[in-house]
Amino acid sequence: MAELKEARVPDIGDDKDVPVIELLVQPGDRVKKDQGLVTLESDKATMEVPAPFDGVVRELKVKVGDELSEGSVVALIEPADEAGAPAPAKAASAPSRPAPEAAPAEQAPAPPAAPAAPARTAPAATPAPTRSSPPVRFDADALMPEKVPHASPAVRLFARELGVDLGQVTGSARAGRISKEDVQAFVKAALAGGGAPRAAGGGGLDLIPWPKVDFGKFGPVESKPLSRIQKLSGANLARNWAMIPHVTQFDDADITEMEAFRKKLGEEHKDTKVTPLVFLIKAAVAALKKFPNFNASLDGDNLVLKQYFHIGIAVDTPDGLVVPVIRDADRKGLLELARELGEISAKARDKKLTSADMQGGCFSISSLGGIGGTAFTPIINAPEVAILGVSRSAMKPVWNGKDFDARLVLPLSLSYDHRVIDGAAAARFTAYLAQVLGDLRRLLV
Ligand code: CAO
Repeated sequence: MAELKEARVPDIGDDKDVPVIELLVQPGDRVKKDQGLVTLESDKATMEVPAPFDGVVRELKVKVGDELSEGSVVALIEPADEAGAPAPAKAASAPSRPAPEAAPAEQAPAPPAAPAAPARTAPAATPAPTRSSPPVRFDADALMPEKVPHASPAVRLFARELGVDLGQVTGSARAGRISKEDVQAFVKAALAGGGAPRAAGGGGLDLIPWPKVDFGKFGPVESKPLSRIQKLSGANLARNWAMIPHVTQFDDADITEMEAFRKKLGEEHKDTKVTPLVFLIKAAVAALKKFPNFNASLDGDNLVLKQYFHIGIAVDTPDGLVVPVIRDADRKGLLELARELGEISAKARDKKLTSADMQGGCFSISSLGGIGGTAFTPIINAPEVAILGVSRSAMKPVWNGKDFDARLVLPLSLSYDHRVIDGAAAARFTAYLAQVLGDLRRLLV
């Protein structure tokens, strides 16, 4: 057997003593460089420790629940032989299991002490069996601006079951970490004081507890865990829906001429998919320029007006909703926007978005036009103050004063934060959007 080499935890930033929540390989497994060995989960991020080179896992040095820091040894790996072929399973302590893919031919073992820094990207609900990319790391801070309390997943689950908002619990463990005993003490104190613990996510709304129902009593059921993206976006959506006074303004845009131009563009540029969404990004930028309060965020008693135009696009992925941002949309043409939209959608669906890709948005667009529907009420992507929902265009009879004309009509649904935007401003915003989409020459004015 070749000399065994150590796989260690790479640079994981400031995180220390991060618990192992999952073992991704077993002794005897063949692994490829960068394939995840174990998953660590800190209070704000989940990351996989990658195999530093191709080989066969001979020993796992950790178990679920162990707390690791940079440099901790995770596994002993027998490197693949010089020719790059996976090392034979020889008289190993455990039988070798075949790798799902053959190892690449020329991989040399990387020094375990200097692995690549983890790349920040969207979470993977289920780790892929092999990875060709660097370790996956997902930063909850990008989506959850408030400080996330320091607690293990088990303690979080325990708190959730009791309806305890961990933000109100003081941690007594090392570095202020919240333990199960802290949660119990918090509940006891709340009960002794006569008050119920504040419901998690209630934000002080004193909501009644979530109904607990034994669904199995009524028929067969299957329980399926939410993906990490669903959990994170769900927490954000719930907060935004509860905290922001939403109003949705509906309007229609006549896009008959726009559609003719879009088709022409598509024929001239067959390599680029130009969908109505690209025109909506352009029109939204024009409307944001005309109505700057929509390109703003609330900061206490101040309204921060942005002088840049970064547009978030809601993308539907198998693991849930993500909102990557197209930067400086005001400086990009329709074709460039179309290409970028294609790229970020593909990146989102391949789980390759980094948290940087999802930051800095000014205004979001959620398009369900490719699917259907006539209207909906999108939830504002805080700290933005408005979001545009787009439904499917349809041919409709439109009265021209004398006759009905057949026109292609696009439904718009603008949700806005009523603390910042009045109904009249919202109606002007959507009317202007409809004007621009109805006559694209207005983009030049
Ligand atoms: N009316 C009619 N047709 C439309 C349309 C509209 N408003 N918008 C798009 N289409 C057409 C496109 O032209 C395309 O037609 P072809 O296949 O003939 O070219 C088809 O519908 C599919 O478009 P698409 O969805 O692939 O592309 P897009 O640019 O419109 O959208 C993206 C890209 C990433 C936004 C989209 O794929 C997506 O994920 N949408 C879901 C967003 C979501 O879930 N929002 C809800 C969030 S909860 O509030």
